[in-house]
Amino acid sequence: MKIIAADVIVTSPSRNFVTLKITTDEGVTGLGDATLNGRELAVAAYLTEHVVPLLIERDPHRIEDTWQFLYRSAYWRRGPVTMAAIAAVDMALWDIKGKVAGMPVYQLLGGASRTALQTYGHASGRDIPELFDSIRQHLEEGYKSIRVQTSVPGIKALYGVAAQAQATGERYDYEPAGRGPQPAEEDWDTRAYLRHVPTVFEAVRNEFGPEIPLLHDGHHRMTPIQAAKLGKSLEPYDLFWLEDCTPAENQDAFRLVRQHTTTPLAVGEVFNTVFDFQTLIREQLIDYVRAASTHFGGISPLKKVMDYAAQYQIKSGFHGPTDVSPVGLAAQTHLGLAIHNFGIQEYMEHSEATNTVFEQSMTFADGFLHPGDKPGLGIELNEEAAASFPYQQAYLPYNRLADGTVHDW
Ligand code: EZ4
Ligand code: CO
Repeated sequence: MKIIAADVIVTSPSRNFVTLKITTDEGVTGLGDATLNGRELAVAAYLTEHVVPLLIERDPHRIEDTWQFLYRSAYWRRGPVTMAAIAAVDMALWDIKGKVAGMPVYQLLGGASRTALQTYGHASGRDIPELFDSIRQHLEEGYKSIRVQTSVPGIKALYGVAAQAQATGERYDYEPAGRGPQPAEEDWDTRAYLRHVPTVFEAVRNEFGPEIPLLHDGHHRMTPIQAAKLGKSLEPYDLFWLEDCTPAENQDAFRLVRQHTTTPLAVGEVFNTVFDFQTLIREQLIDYVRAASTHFGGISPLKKVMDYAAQYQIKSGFHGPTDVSPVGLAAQTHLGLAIHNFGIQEYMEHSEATNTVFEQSMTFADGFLHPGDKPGLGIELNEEAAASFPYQQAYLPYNRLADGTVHDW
């Protein structure tokens, strides 16, 4: 079997997605997700200009060899653009292998280690009553674990609070990149945030009791000592995890956080390769691997990092916002079903428009996700629907402090 074509499809049903479709001489096709939120066209160009020509005539069954070839032959390693492009190829080849074998991809990865994947949903609110309503709604829909984000008095606009969406009757901010020629500017005040967050978790525990696993995303906005302080102040509320409490370009930062708190830590949604996790895993500085198959080079390297993490009792918590397309989500759902050290899967339902473009065998019921049993990844791209949602320029927001300094958002 040979690859005879590879097409890059850019579509924008509620938000932008970049999809690679590989076609073989036997008519089998495979899909891969190459979406890099806010920088989509860079990956589309990397694929079209530099990767697609290299794929033609190759044997689609040689997944590992193709991955190593694309990673090593480029010479210039790593980075989100390169790794999202390689991820799309890797996923598409797993999709093809599954279709040829007549098996869902999780069977090729070792078979199911569980019946389905426990997920967590995103509850948010501008104030406590709005947050409680959002938590109740998620519980009614079957979610068993809940991420909690709220507005903070003194901060006007805050990432993760679906205020704008809720005001217009939408469930989530589907991007959260805003469409338009400039990123939205938001504000930030760490001291106000650190004072407020424990009071929110206290209120949630008082209202909903001790059992529900609760999660929180710090979105890289704290210094290590501020992160340590937050982890410590949240200990009474028994979090499932505190995510991205501080940036991890410097992995040593987590040593400091870890020394001070028993709140479980999750990190890695912006990581590209196993090297970003090397110290964090070996020194047991984290509890959950947040990488997404799409931004980590695909299913193959994500399986390897999870096998490495297993030695240290570290589990998966793969990144699953709506900017990971249904193809990327399916890829990591197959992997999550197969690996022993699965932890939890983030799940933020895609919009109706997105689901029209990406037809899926994946199911979500009673808080659990399953990739379905169709051969391959179980996603079909409706190309006609895709064409009806043309690309729209979009940027993620960013923060400035009161004195005008740019800050992590
Ligand atoms: O801001 O995926 O945990 N989830 C997150 C996400 C990220 C977006 C960036 O594209 O932090 O919502
Ligand atoms: Co996050």
